[in-house]
Amino acid sequence: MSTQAIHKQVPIQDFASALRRFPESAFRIVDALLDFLQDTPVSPDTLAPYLTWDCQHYTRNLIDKTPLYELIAICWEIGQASSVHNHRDQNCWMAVPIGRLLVGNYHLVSQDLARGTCQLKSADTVEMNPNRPCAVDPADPVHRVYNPREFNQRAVSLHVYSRPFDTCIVYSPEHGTCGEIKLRYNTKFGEPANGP
Ligand code: 2CO
Ligand code: FE2
Repeated sequence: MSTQAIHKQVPIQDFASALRRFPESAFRIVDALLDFLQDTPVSPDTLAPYLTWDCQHYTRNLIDKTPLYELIAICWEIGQASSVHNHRDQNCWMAVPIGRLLVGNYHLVSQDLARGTCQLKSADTVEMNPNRPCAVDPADPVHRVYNPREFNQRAVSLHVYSRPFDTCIVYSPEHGTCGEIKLRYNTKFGEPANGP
C-alpha cells in the first residue's frame, strides 16, 4: 500500500487565496511552499480560463500577482521545451495539475554575461506530475522544463515565482553561450495580454 496521502483537489482561486495568506517569510523557505503545493493539488477544470495553446512555443498565463509573488499557468504542447535558463535568483515552485513534465537541472560552472559565454554541466532529471510538485534549488537554479514526445499528452504547470521577474538568462550548453531574454505573458487574468 502506498503511504502517499490523498489530498482533495481545490479550485485555483482557493489555491491563490491561500498563497496570499502566507507571510513574506514563507517565500524564503523552499520547503514551506513545497509542502503547500504537495498538500494542495489544483482541480484541472478550474484552470480553463487560463489555458491557451500555441504550436510554436509554450504559453505563459498570469493568474495572480502581488509584490511578493506571481502565479502563472504554463501550457506545454507535446514536445515543447523551455530553454535552459535561470530565475534571476528568485525562488520557484512548480506543480503539474495536467499531464507530466521533466525538469533537467544543470550546474553552472562559469558565466561571463558581458562576453555571452558560459560553461554548464548537466545534472539530474526529475519528473513532475499531479502527485509530485517540485522546487528549483536556489543553490543550483539553472534548468529546463520539457514535455517529451513520448509522454504523448499536453501538460499544464503552475509556477509560483517569488519575487516576480520579467527577464532571465538563457544558456546554450552545446555552444557555451548565454544571454538575457525578456519574459512575456500570453494572457493576464484570463484575458489576452497586450504588451509585457
Ligand atoms: N521559467 C520559465 C518561464 O517562466 C518556464 S520553465 O520552468 O521554470 O517562462
Ligand atoms: Fe523556469
